[in-house]
Amino acid sequence: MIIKTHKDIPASEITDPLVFKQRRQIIKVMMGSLVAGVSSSALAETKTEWNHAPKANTTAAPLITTSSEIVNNHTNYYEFTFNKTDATQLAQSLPTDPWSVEISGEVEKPAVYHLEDMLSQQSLQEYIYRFRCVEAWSMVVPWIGFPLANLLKMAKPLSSAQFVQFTSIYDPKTMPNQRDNAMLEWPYVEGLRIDEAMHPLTILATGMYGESMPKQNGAPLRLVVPWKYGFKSIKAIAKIELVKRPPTTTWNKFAPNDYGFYSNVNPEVPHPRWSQNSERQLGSGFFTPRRKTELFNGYGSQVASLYSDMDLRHFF
Ligand SMILES: Nc1nc2c(c(=O)[nH]1)N[C@H]1C(S)=C(S)[C@@H](COP(=O)(O)O)O[C@H]1N2
Ligand SMILES: [Mo]
Repeated sequence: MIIKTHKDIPASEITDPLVFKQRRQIIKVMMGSLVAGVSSSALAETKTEWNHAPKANTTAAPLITTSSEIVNNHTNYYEFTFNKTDATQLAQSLPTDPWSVEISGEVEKPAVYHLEDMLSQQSLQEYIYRFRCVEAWSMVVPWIGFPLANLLKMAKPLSSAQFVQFTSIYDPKTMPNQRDNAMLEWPYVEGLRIDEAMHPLTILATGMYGESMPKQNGAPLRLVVPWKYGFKSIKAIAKIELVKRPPTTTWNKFAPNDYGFYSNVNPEVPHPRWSQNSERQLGSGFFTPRRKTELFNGYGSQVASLYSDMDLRHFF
């Protein structure tokens, strides 16, 4: 089922409506961050959803973002390549406009949304998050997006919806490893428990550094779950399904002893082949000491309660 919004879109917008709409919204985003940086008393004057924004940016010392030059050219995008530099070029051939996202499964209102229609119902905001790859490098990224919970609520999850399964685009014509490499199963699949998916820190991102999402970083829509290892933050999402059972995810299926379903950042639980105790910060100098990795990537005050009754070594 295609849901269309009934409104006249000027021809000027049709050429690249997604970027156009985002530009307008990003102005709002910038205002939001500015206000938060100055004081909280001005909040009432903005129409952003800043009040509901996660506290991550304001509790700890301000995060110094990694340069966009680095983040946009050091990527993991295995559908295109297994090295970290070539997706910058290879991913440019992925068609991302128009784009639709299916929401289905254990919901009252399944739908296939045109991305623009989905975004027109969200107020975008900037989220400056630490991002920690399971390979023990890290960065700090100013994402632009909205809480995944907002979208899930629109679909009205049934009580049987216990997990959320995300599926990336399958496009073997433009994604070479979907044709040639059978090591991983395609399309890329990830998953969250429903409470993780509904958590206000969990966002769907459509941009970064004040701009639309570069293709190599997962345009036009990707997940960002800042307290989990980077591979959970799936790129180029085509389908979101609410399901009863834990989804079989790409990395967990490939190497279940190396990559657990939860994959919460945890310095105490090493990868079988390396420690997770510390991390190399992208863009830091050669002599800069490694950063000590924090439990839940530093977001423990907000997410630890999700796992209070769990043995994190067992459910890694
Ligand atoms: N579809 C898809 N999503 C993906 C990946 C991928 O290869 N394919 N790589 C993951 C990994 S391992 C990491 S660390 C992050 C990297 O995001 P970045 O390239 O924007 O830094 O994306 C994750 N999402
Ligand atoms: Mo990663």
